[in-house]
Amino acid sequence: MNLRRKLGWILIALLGTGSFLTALAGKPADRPNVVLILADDLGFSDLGCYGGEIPTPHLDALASGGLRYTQFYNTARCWPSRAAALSGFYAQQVRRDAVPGVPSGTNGKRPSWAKLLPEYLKTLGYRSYHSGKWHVDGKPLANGFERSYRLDDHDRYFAPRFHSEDDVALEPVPTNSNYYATTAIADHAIRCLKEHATQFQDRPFFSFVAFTAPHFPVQAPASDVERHRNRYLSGWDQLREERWNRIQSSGVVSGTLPPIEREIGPPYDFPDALKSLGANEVNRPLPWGELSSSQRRFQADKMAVHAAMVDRMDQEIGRIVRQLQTMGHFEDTLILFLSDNGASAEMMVRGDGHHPDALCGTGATFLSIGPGWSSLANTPFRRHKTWVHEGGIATPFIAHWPQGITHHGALRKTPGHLIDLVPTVLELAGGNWPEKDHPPEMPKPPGLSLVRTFAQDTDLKREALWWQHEGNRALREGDWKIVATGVNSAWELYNLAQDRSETINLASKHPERVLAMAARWESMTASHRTTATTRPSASSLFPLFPEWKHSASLFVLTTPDGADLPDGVTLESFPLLVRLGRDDFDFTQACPHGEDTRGTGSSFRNRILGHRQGFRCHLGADSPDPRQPAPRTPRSLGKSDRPNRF
Ligand SMILES: [Ca+2]
Repeated sequence: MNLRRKLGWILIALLGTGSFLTALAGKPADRPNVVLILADDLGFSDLGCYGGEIPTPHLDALASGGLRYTQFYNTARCWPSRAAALSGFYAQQVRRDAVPGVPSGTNGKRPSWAKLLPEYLKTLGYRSYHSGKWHVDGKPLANGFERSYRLDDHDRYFAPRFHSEDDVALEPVPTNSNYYATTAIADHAIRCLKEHATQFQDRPFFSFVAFTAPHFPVQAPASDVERHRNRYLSGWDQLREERWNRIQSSGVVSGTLPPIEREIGPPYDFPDALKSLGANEVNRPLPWGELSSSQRRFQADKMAVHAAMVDRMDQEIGRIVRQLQTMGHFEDTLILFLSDNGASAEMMVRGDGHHPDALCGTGATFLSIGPGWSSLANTPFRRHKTWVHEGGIATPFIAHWPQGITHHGALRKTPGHLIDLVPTVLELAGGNWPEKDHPPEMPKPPGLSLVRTFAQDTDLKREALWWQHEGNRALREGDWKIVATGVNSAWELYNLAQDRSETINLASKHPERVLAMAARWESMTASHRTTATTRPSASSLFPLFPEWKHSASLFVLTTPDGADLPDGVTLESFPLLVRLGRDDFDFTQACPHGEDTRGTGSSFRNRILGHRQGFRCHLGADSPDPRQPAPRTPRSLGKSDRPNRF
């Protein structure tokens, strides 16, 4: 509000609607459909094809018919991972993880240049569908998706209160209905595919299926839980050894299984929550033999629910696969599967609270697997979600595409990261990203296309991978990784080629390497911060105006005297900054002050484009939100008195 008070006037210029990428109609045979499946808080080795004891036959089949990447990474947390996956940038670059000096993190808003993948795909002829968790700023349909089922209630698997379809809120789900989040998400994804098959057969599609499973609370249908109920009575110590044996024999990871870090508990302390969970709960991965029989039963029941959640997700993925087969698009669809962060050691109580007498896994319980089972889920790695040791950031990554991937069942040891997904998909979709006339504030995308790795393990000549989350830091250069917990701790150094599970700290042996890598981490951090805090300057946009060729919605702001924006002002500061191209937006709400601005977005845009002049309207301290009804008292509006700027 302060910024608006200072500025007073806003001049809006709307640019042409030509495509940002070369528009391609139809679906050439070599452009695959893409189904991106994201699990939530799934551990590195939870899937059977990564060594887990949880039966996941459908994902295992995708792995045996495609590729398993063994060194793929996320960002250690839900929302930064989604920003990285869909924007192609590190979350800090697009203000979706904490950056000092700018609103950022889970409530941060992306800069206007940080579009999401569906917006690019739309110009390439794709239709995009979103099903499940969102956790990105903005709304799905405003970011290029044609359909969306958005589940915002992450605390209730059976009766969510907050969810929406196509950006319109749905009624809360009543208790004791047959709703289960994982199934509902798959149902929606399948509905979208069916609609696509009947109405848009000549178009390629992108389906983003974001399951909320197996994020806490562990809740699953009783019939699913029952299949796993006694599987975990042998405890996390023994089951971890068993996973490690399978991981080694499959070649997914080699090296050493580190001992469980018994002193490492949840990353956040909720002592009251722990008390409410009862005497059978523990917040440290204690030796299994030290637990009472009652505690073992309680703990085993929790992990049985976790296994049921993964099992159910796998079965729902099987239904999506069958839909693709029914449509005749299994062969020409690239299916990607991964997790947004490592398994979580968090323990807290939210939602409807925890009722100690209720059956474990029902909607009346709010339980987490805790650090013991999280250590199992992340086998063979150390630490958990939020940390950037391998346990927090390593994810299974399956790529399946019968027409494009012929090395069935192979492993890929090429390191990869969520930031690689956008360049990978855009390369396959026929896009050229970024184009030479991308907005000047947009930095060079940090990710690399993985397409070459579909044929063979390839050195992508990547300089470094970078992590930062809640003070935890890491950098990987080749096989070397520095990592630290919190802002004040010293760097650890590991050679991941020999010691993937980070057991031997080589920092004191190679201090010069640590210094050099730390300097690069600092440099990249500073660069990301600069990117996140750089405000688009009005003057930097002016050269684009005469040609009217830029596709992005673009808004030029001036101060009352027509000068450029002062430092520290961002385009996103203004509620009038709606995106051009959204014909459903009513510009009479954005500029309600004169006849020239009446009409829908489309007609307003056409009028603007017709005489190539901009408008300005006064924004006072109580300026309206453009999505709210227009104010009763118009302020002022007129054609620009600086026509040279258009
Ligand atoms: Ca997550």
